[in-house]
Amino acid sequence: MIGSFPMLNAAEAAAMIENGQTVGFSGFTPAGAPKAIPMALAERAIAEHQAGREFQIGVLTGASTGPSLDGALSKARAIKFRTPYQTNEDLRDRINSGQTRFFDLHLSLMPQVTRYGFLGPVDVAVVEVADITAGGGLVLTSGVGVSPTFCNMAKTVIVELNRYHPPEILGLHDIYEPADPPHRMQIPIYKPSDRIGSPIIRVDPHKIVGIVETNLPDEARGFSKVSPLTEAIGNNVAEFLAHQLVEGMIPKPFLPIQSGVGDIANSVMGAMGRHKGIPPFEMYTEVLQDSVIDLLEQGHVTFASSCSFTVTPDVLKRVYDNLRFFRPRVLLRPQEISNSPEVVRRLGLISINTAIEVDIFGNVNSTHVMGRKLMNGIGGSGDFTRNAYLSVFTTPSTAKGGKISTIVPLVSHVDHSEHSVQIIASEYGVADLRGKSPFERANEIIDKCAHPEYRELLRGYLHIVEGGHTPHTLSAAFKMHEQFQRTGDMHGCTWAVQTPALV
Ligand code: 0RQ
Repeated sequence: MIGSFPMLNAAEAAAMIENGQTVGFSGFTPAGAPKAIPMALAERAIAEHQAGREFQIGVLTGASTGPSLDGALSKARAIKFRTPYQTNEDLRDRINSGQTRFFDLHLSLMPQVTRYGFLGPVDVAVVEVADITAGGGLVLTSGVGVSPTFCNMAKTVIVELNRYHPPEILGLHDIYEPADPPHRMQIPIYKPSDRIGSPIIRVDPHKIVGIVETNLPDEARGFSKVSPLTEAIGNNVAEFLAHQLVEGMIPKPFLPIQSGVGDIANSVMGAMGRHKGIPPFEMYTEVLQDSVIDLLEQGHVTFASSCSFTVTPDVLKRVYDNLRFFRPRVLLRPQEISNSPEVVRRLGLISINTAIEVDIFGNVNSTHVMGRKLMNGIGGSGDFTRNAYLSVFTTPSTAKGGKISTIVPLVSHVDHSEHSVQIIASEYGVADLRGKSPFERANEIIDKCAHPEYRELLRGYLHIVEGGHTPHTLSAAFKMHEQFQRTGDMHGCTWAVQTPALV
């Protein structure tokens, strides 16, 4: 017993979750996501299916999770419904084959749509903690996500007490839930380091039905080494921002940075830290990757507000071994605060996210390969992009060994429209779309960012367009995509129009 809470094993905890229920899991990315209970739940689902009984649940989370949650439950065919973001291969396959219903949502909205009841009731919250008080005070671990809201809304709460995370991390979190309309007030954050809430979640102790003790590391993926390509993109972004500062387009000393996930984002942060023209800066972001921890240690980043430490286990250990250094320099917040459009607009963030494809007019597809297959989801990229002081998208100029141009006449799916996207950076250069007409934007993107092998093809499109403010020829706009689907390579696409035979 801890306080009046019974200790359970993971199987006993999993047995408390019924077929058809909706479960809210803690964490944001694999950071802070429960592991033992979802794995036991997957085993339970397999056993139920073998006995010929249905067993599927709705899975609500902060963002993606790790293999023990999305992976194990997907392999067990136990996820009926999933929101708001994922990165797991098995889950992705089930979503794309129509076996799991997926709702792709801006991450800042997840807590409030849960409170508003738009997703139905939350039956159970499963929350990973580093410590729990006898009165139901929860000290979260490496990610906050939607945990405060899930704990408030759920009928019952099951706690995974993960001894891997030391109780001394108390104080790294800033838990704050805004009131709902029509009573909502401003979120009183005026600089990234402003603390506005509580270091713990206070849960009604009567709702806590048990504690499962574990000692399991986070499941954050490592990064590939910085490649010449990601380094070139990183250097282009850093050089551009340093120049903007000199030109007075970014106010001195600098503005806070939001940076997305992945190898490119990691590389951009590294390049910004190395660039002599970029002064030490703050971050107001949703994930802290390995490179940001280096930058904090080196003094290039002076403060980081985030929703999670999405770092590899070695790097997390470095943070925990040096809490005296990190505690005054980092705050972990719920995603409706870390990603709050209100705060993003007020602080004047520079947002940097990665695109799957970009069109010559500045629309960005972050989520769907060839317009159909979900990759991960919009994540927080829309929360930041739409409200940033300066919104940047990075992309390699090609994908799949050069057979796909990531710059196309018209994106096959839109996540961020031309109205929100200001800067595009590839390994070849940086396109600045601010204040330009659609035709000017097209030339800027082709000249600065497209791969040289595709520039003539893209310019050719501008010769066959039918005019208008945003010039297009609808019958040709997806010809590069069609060419890839037919031949496995966008090279070879031509704009010759096949005139239908007259009847
Ligand atoms: O697939 O590995 O099978 O070859 O897409 O591409 O280059 O590994 O890029 O890991 O940086 O992810 C947009 C997906 C980029 C990510 C995206 C293929 C490519 C590869 C992945 P393979 P890379 P990254 C903060 C902000 C949305 C959410 C977001 C993302 C795979 O950044 O999910 O920004 N963003 N959140 O080959 C076909 C193209 C392609 C393509 C790339 N045009 N056509 N395939 N690929 N371009 C984080 C959170 O919100 C939590």
